[in-house]
Amino acid sequence: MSENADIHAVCELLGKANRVAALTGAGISAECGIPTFRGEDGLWRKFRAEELATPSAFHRDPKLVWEWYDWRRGIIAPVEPNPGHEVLARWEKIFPEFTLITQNIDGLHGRSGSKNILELHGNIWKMRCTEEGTVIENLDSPLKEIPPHCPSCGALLRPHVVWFGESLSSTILQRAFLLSSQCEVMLVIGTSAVVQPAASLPLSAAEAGAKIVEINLNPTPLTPYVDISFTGKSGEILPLIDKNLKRKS
Ligand code: BJW
Repeated sequence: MSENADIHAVCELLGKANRVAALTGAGISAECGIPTFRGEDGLWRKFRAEELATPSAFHRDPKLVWEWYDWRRGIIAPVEPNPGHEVLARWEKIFPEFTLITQNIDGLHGRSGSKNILELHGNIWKMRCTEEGTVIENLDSPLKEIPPHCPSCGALLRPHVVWFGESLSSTILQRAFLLSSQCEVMLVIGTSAVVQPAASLPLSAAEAGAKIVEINLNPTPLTPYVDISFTGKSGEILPLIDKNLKRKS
């Protein structure tokens, strides 16, 4: 199908859907200048993100890991959400049930006005005490202390994010699977769809009968299974869909 026909088709689906879900990944924030994980910009120093985003890396060298997060916070802090984030924030108001599930930790969905966000992998602006488990918000950029310590007990703080080999919050994950299995349309935006369990959410939605729409610069392992696939930037395609969507309230 041509892109115009696909836009028409997705607008038809969204025009009559009451329960819509979106699963986003690093690609939705790429147009803000935030590096993705598995793209060409995804490397820092000579390490792969996967080699820093692990509990053992933190155990080995908390200062190095915190330097990486401080660097990433410094990239994210000054940027503004892009038109893709803004469309998803608007859709929360126009669909009776709209679920935004994100793998991103950058906080940009919240900054663009989305309220009900399931952050599967945590948030880079939060820190957790390695002793007490207390979560605090910290917006400093650059950080005042690397590695930072808990203001209440003095123990090491860690980023409140989910690293490889760690479990996701069961409350958030169960809700994400429930809402995925109940939606009529799921948009899968800017994710390589390789990291589990997030990558299983669209499959769970499809199994329950939802139509799956993918927006990505490149094909992913999910592409052969989706109903409509857009190849391009989410910051351009989402506004195009939004512009053609008849439903406005
Ligand atoms: C654009 C664009 C534009 C660019 N417009 N598109 C089952 C089978 C095999 C392995 C496992 C399994 N279950 C669990 C695992 C292990 C592991 C896993 O999935 N490994 C795979 C890689 C093989 N999963 C876990 O460990 C998870 N924990 C877990 O399941 O616990 C239980 C358990 C443990 C161990 C064994 C079994 C069970 C935890 C996963 C945590 C992921 N954490 C990270 C870091 C978060 C903190 C941080 O940011 O620092 O999350 S890793 C990183 O990957 C980050 C992301 O959220 C996540 C996904 O990346 P994403 O968003 O897809 O980004 P990219 O870069 O991969 O892709 C960007 C895409 O955008 C590309 O496709 C571009 O083309 C596209 N794009 N510009 C549209 N403008």
